[in-house]
Amino acid sequence: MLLARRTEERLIRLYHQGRIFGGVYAGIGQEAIGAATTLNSRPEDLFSPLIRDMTVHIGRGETVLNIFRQYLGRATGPTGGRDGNVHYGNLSLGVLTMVSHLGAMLPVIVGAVIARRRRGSESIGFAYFGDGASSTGDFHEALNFASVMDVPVVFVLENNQYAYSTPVSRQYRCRNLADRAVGYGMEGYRVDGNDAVGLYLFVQRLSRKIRHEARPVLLECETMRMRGHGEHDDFSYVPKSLLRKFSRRDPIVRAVKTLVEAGVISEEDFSALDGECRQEVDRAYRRALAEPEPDPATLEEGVYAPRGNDLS
Ligand SMILES: Cc1ncc(C[n+]2csc(CCOP(=O)(O)OP(=O)(O)O)c2C)c(N)n1
Ligand SMILES: [Mg+2]
Repeated sequence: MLLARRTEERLIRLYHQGRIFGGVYAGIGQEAIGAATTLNSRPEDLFSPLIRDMTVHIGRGETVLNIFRQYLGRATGPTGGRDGNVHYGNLSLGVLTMVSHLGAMLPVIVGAVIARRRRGSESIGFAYFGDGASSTGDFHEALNFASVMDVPVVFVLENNQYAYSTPVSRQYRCRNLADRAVGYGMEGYRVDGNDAVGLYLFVQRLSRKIRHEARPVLLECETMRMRGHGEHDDFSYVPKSLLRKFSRRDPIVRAVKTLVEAGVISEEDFSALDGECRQEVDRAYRRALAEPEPDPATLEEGVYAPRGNDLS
């Protein structure tokens, strides 16, 4: 969570310096969700992160160096500088590359989990999406299909109160989005998405259960988007009182408090860890900055099939 926070803070600065290709969509304040879920996963599990899920990439083992390469459009990065920011994945870490179309990855990960399990794996899926994406047709198709086909996917709904400038009061009229689960014949839970330790313990039980029972589940995590939709957005439409309320529930501050009180770590351990994260971020972004952008002569690589390639 700390590494993701420090990485995003640096990305925000780089964005305002004009050094990022494309936008920056921060998940600051939502780090607990990706952390608690990836820490409860196995190597064979599959993930479809969305724009604010830095902790999913890092939790699955993506390097901060690769993340900076991607945002800085370097030839050495995951997409070779051909695409920017959040449009990357790493199948060897079980992380599917996202597309921006809201809800579109939900049926994809359901199919991917079916494919893995048919080959004998005990893989389960973790699909991340927002309150806005929950209003798409793909959401309905994916949950219904996963339920009738008994596909173990945790549908991780990050309810961060806004979809761009649309507040949740204009998004749905049910009490909780988790209530929709019953319509698909699956279990639904609404949990505090800013309590990393509580969420970790909850997902630990949940992931064991669905791996064993092969059933999907809808997990609505209550959280807050603490910045604009992207760094280009000043989010002046978000009431300051809402931001204040959630800044008192910062997931990192809360996790440290819980762990210090429980005697798991000390304040000094936390400071040392933070220092290491800052150093890692510094080293990674400086190194990525020094690396080359793609050579224009390679423009067609990875776009067209090589000539003479028999696709039949
Ligand atoms: C199908 C579709 N409609 C509209 C958009 C434009 N769009 C991109 S992100 C976004 C808001 C997403 O809100 P939410 O799903 O709550 O996720 P959050 O940004 O809050 O994490 C919109 C409307 C899109 N990418 N895809
Ligand atoms: Mg949202």
